[in-house]
Amino acid sequence: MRTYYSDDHRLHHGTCELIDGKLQPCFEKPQRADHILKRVQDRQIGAVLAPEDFGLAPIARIHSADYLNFFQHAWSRWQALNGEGDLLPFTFPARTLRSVRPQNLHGELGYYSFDGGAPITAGTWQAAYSAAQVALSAQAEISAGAHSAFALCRPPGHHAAGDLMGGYCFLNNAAIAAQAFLDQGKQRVAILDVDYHHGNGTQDIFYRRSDVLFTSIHGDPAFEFPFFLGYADELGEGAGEGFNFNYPLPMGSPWTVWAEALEQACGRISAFDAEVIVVSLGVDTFKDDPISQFKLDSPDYLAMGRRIAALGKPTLFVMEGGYAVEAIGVNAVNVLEGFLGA
Ligand code: Q9C
Ligand code: ZN
Repeated sequence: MRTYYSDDHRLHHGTCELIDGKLQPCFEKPQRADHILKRVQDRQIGAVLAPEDFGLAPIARIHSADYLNFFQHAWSRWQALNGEGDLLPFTFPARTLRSVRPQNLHGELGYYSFDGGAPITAGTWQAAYSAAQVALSAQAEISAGAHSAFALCRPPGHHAAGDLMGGYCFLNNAAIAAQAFLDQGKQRVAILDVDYHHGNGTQDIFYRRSDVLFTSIHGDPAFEFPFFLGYADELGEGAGEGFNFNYPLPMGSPWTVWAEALEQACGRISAFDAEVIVVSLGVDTFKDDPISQFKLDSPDYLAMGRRIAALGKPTLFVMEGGYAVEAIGVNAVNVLEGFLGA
């Protein structure tokens, strides 16, 4: 299996996030990708390639023009205001307020954000743009006939909706790749989101459509981020009804519980008769993850990869979360090795 990777991810390195009333170093940091890349190389699962540049058009199939324009120019606007530190939102159009788009930079940033967890730095646009190209390059490889490919994306993407950033995410790499498959002639794409957190952005993007099946296994949003989406009764709307399946699990869930949900999600994917599968690959389900509450152990990721392989479809793996940095390489690559060895 080939891996696509760009050093540009390093251009995004937020300073801090607010946790327990304190500013702490960002968990979503460049060393995450370093560890995964090293494990890919150590285990020799295949070549590591730089992405091609497919331009903005495939990104604009998922994200609105006004959102992309705002994101691309936000940092220079902040510099023009002599901004110091990362650009972070602090006011949101929550219930009882209006979803108007203010002209002030901070107002506009709040309009395009759902939390304060996605810091914009000098290189964030370039890093996110390159991560999308990494996903598109791996997608193109599968389009050209490969059975699998790994997009080592950073920053991650599954919390980002069409015009909304948050949860460490800016551009939805998995959604951009899924749409590219459709635009190149596929008719049914299934997304399997195994990140610990619900993929609220991906769900929203495809919620009213029947050409993309979205399945997600995650911490119950009644108790876990992103709190406001990801419940089991969200089944899709309109033409999309019956094409969205969430598997929220209790805090502390071990592999046995997780694997039952995977079985159900796989059943939906098989029934859908997907032509291709996009896996939103987060490994923050790991027992030692610093911000998560599941109990998966490293060998469980091999079993996860084997079960995904048993679906028998071309599969694109797109990196999402995972914050136990020392173990992230082993866990992520175990999924790929489980898939390859099945
Ligand atoms: N500041 C992904 O795994 N946690 N995103 C907020 C309080 C946000 C996770 C904690 C977690 C986002 C891609
Ligand atoms: Zn996550």
